[in-house]
Amino acid sequence: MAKVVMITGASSGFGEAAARKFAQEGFRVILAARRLDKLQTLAKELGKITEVYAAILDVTQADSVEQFFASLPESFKAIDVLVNSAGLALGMAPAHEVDFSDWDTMIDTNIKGVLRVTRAVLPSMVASDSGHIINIGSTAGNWPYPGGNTYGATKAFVQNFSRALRADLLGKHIRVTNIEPGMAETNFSNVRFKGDDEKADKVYAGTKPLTAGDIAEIIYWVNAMPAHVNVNTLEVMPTCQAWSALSINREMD
Ligand code: NDP
Ligand code: 8X3
Repeated sequence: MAKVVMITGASSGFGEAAARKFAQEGFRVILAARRLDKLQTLAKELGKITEVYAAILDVTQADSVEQFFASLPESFKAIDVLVNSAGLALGMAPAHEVDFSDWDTMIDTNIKGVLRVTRAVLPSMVASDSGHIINIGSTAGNWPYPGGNTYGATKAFVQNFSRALRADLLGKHIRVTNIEPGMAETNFSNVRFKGDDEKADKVYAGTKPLTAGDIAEIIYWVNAMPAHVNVNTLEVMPTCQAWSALSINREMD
């Protein structure tokens, strides 16, 4: 029977592109996100080439996660690959001005959401002594920038948690990978700037950013490596992006 990949955040961006890639490669696919209409459109497309199960999942809600896994059809229960792509940034205000509810949402989604879904999937991977958890971190988890505050911190959590999982799972044939993309053009900035599409477009103006398809290739590749190869962390930026010097304020006392 073909392997099963479960993808959170499959309604857009990296998750949607990863679903296409895994389906093309013969995986059966579980699509999860909050917007069922988007999932259904994708399920219809991918259903022509593989078996697809699509259902609503809000990773911030314990009940939703519980209900999602309780309703999984028997033939999709043994998940071979979990891609935790559901996530978001909200705003770029400095820490002293931020709307605390934005921090709450990022923590609930990027940290607790990853924890909830991973915790739900892990026991069956451990029971079958096989599996691969692929988390989507970010360069923001490694390299702080103004306004990145809690978003970056959530992604630093994902990095540390991914490594800790490897430590817990040592001796089992379960791989864990954290992929850390830099600037990629998806719906990410439209969400971050709360529907201000002009502001979102400016993020990518004059650049050649990563695409969702680029990241989908990487997600698939880390899993396609032989089972004894665990890519722990993979950081990737567009060629047009790199570090700059540390900022220095020359007007301070
Ligand atoms: P998109 O906005 O295009 O996709 C985000 C996905 O997350 C959507 O499918 C959305 O689905 C889902 N999602 C958000 N909140 C929830 C929730 N509560 N429950 C379930 N699903 C949810 O952005 P990207 O594809 O770019 O982002 C994917 C991941 O990649 C995120 O974790 C992001 O932080 C990370 N990332 C993005 C980068 C970029 O520059 N684009 C760079 C580095 C990392 P729905 O709204 O239907 O629920
Ligand atoms: C998304 C990349 O630089 O916008 O994680 O934080 S960045």
